[in-house]
Amino acid sequence: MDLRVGVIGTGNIGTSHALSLHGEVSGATVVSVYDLDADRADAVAQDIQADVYPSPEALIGSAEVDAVVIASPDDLHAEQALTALSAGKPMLLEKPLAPTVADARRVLDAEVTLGRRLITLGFMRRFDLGYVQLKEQITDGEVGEVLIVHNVHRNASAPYGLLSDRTMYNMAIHEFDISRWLIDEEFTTVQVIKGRPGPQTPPGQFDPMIVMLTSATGTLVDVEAFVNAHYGYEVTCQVVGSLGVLDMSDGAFITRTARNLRGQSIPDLWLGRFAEAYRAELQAWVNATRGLTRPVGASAWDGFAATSMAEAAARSIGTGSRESIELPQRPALYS
Ligand code: ISE
Repeated sequence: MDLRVGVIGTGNIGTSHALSLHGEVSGATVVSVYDLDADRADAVAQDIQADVYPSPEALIGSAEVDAVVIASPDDLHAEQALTALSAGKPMLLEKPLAPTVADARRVLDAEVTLGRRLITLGFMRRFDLGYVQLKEQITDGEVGEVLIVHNVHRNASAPYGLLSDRTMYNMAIHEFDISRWLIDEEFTTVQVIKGRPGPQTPPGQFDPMIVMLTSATGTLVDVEAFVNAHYGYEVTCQVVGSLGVLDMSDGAFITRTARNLRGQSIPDLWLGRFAEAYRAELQAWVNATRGLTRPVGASAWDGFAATSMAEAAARSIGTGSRESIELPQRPALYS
């Protein structure tokens, strides 16, 4: 029997997940949706023949819903995750786990107390072919030991009008997670260098920024976080090893030569660049939730670690100094 899924939040990523579950992913049926904007929820529900629920609590508590996708605004993630944990419902929870480390800790502790992993964090890059190949090639050892990881993350314009400190929790957090995943280590320090604001940067905001991280063994990671890059969306990663270098370009496979011009198209948004990664992430989540595979993707612990890195980075925006990233012992549930 199909997994009956409820989707909370039908903004751009929630709608994309609902349509993908409906049309591209096997083993799941979207039975219900919720959004604060009832018209927006209605529009999606009609497309996929789902019911609209009056509140997230009603949707989570419904006997018709086996599992939930939480794609609401960032500051609602922790509360809705706690509600789903109390109801014993597995969830694909969009990043970040929570808007603060204190809230992230409450969610982590609740899942540990429950003793069952119900949370999968929506760090879709772990399913992107480029990052998967990077990890495979790091593991096969041809470039030796990883010494440096250079990340570039550019948005055409500041998503959701993000303020600079929230950029760390919403945008740069992808690099925090993927760097942990690529090198399989925790990070101990972070410092954010604020650049000269470009003409599109609102007063009082900082953009671009360079984030510098050091891992427990001294691996260096830098992130160019640029949310008003104007020309389009671009994410690249270069891994510098002791014996060689791995370059992951921005995911464009085709170079077109025509009309005296050679080039590649550039997506406007992450939904274009990572469409296949989102689909693969949803399929893997559905399979694991149906008990066909062991849990895959990022856990609540990964979400907690990434939120801790974001909070230390946000602190560094204020102080200008190098800040330490403090993590508790990783609970046995996540080993
Ligand atoms: C957005 O929420 C994402 O997750 C995208 O991957 C990221 O590039 C963007 O900056 C975020 O706002």
